[in-house]
Amino acid sequence: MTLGKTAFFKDPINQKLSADEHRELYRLMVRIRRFEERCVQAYQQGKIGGFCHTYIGQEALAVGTISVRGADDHVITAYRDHGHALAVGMDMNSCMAEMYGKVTGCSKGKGGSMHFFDPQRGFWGGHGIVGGQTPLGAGIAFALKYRDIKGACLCYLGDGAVNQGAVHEAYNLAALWNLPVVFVIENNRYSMGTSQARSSAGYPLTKRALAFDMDADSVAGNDLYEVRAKTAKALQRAHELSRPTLLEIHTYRYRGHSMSDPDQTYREKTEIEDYRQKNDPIEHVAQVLREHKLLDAAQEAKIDEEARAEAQASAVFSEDSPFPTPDAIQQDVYWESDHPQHKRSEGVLFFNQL
Ligand SMILES: Cc1ncc(C[n+]2csc(CCOP(=O)(O)OP(=O)(O)O)c2C)c(N)n1
Ligand SMILES: [Mg+2]
Repeated sequence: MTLGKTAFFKDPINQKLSADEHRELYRLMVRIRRFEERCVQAYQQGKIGGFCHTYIGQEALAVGTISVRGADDHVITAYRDHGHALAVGMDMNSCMAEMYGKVTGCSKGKGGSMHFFDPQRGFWGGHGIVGGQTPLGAGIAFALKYRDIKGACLCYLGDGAVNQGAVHEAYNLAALWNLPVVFVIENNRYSMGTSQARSSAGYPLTKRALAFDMDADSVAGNDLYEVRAKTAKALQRAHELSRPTLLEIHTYRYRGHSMSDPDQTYREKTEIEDYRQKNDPIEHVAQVLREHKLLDAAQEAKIDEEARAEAQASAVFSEDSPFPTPDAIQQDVYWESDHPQHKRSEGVLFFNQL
């Protein structure tokens, strides 16, 4: 891809965007990056602990796919979930506070980076088991169909998840039962400690859809407009034909797998710099918008300044928020523990044994 060039700017789904809507999509991508950079800073200061997987480099993917969803379309993803959370409209404070493990976080400070949730916005997490969210995504699609709701599920997975058995089981049932699900492979070329090329046979990954008679498409994930156009098509297929789609979206992860991954052991630093120079998704949109006179230097600077200020304010909010009490640790784990009146059997719950 050449920065600033896209064959999809005039696609109907993009053509109907107003100037403000174009800029808002750009703003969302900048907000995600500034949020992630602030997380990294807080992590390095020891204010955030545990896992932290950043979305830097992949912003056009979450923003592009989620921006074309309809009112009844749901979202479920793996542990690299910050971008999706902000893209569905979650508040930066509730996301940052979750990183800090504070009660004001979206999961009351008990989930952390990997478990952002917002069911009100149709966002079903945030899952740590590689590929574990794919049967759940197919299940959400099943539930929509079962209830006669014309919606779909956008179910994201990493390129490192594609060899998990559960992923194949989910593909199979989705195709067999005509489920309205879009499986979105975020192919950022690397999983944990190794590359996609060294861990998966059969390329491209879209080929695997053939085995299930599932439609598939390959997408340039750093072109916001291409992501929107191709996701809209897949969602239309889900809504109108109740058929699944496999989208392999090519993207790139600028940082290691997590904060504790020294990624220099499996890729060259020059590769990252080279990609950033030639393919950065935020710079790509900025150039497209500048060319169409939809973004000037003052607007660009203001968007950036506001995103930095918002991320900084969310860190201050999080620092000022309290930690959950030790008692809260057993709440929100099992439905039956919190609602004993709904318990239907005498099975033993982990906490009963303590
Ligand atoms: C079932 C299972 N096996 C192993 C792990 C450890 N693990 C966490 S992330 C990861 C790599 C996943 O890579 P990918 O799907 O490409 O996602 P990315 O980190 O690039 O977003 C592994 C092996 C896990 N969480 N779950
Ligand atoms: Mg990956």
